[in-house]
Amino acid sequence: MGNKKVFITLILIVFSFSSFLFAGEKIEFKDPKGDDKGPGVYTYPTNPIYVAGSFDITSATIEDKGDKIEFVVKFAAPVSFNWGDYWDVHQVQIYLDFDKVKDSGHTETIPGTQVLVDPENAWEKVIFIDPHTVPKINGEIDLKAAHLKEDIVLPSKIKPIGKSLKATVQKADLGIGDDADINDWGYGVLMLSATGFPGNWCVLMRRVNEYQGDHRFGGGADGAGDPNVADMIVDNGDGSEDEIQIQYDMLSNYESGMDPEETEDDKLAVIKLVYPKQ
Ligand SMILES: [Ca+2]
Ligand SMILES: [Ca+2]
Ligand SMILES: [Ca+2]
Repeated sequence: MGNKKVFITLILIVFSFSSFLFAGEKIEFKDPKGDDKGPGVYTYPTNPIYVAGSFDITSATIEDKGDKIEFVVKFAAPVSFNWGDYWDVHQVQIYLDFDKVKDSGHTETIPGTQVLVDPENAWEKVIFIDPHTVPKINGEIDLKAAHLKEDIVLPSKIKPIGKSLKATVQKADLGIGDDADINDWGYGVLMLSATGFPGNWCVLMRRVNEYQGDHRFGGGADGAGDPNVADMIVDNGDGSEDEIQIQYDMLSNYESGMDPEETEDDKLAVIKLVYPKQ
């Protein structure tokens, strides 16, 4: 092999390694079954479209695929296709803490989620996985979450299949370089329910009320302070039984005013993100 050929080969090797330094890295979190009750007391809406287990997260995997990252969230019932633009009932939010620096990033979540993130875990980007069309989602974000818009990232592709949603996210859309290692981030994986007819200040998520209804979760408050989160991954994300109570405690720590359109009186629950074991 001539010197020139060796040189070009070396350049190619260095180039491909620098582009895909962490390609193949994979993280798996688990979540206990049967804790799809938010703070422990939420009940599903009564309409049969909300099949038992639909909002019960069982696992989440994150895999570096080179120029993109694949997120797979699994739950305890198959995804259904009756009325939604792409599927029926799930909305998943995945908050990412890139730098693990206190107060660096957002503590506020997507409007209508009704939780705050611990300042120690402040997030840089959130992956928004919702069954509505991209124009509809963007319209809602422009209207209700314009101040967070540049940090709300829509997947380039979502595949609803079996008991899972698989979302592909371009690294370029996350604003991260080739040196980013998914093992260094924190993750907040939240399960909500999507609706095409959300409250005035809610980005396409279904609300929880005091009493369950045809299309309303029960067990919360008729005011606006209760988390609209059915399930989430907590603590070490290893799926152990103790994580059920940890979630219930985290999501119960809220106070709600009486007015569903008035959020001033509310004290929101504060959640912590999950960090992979190094
Ligand atoms: Ca669960
Ligand atoms: Ca951060
Ligand atoms: Ca959970």
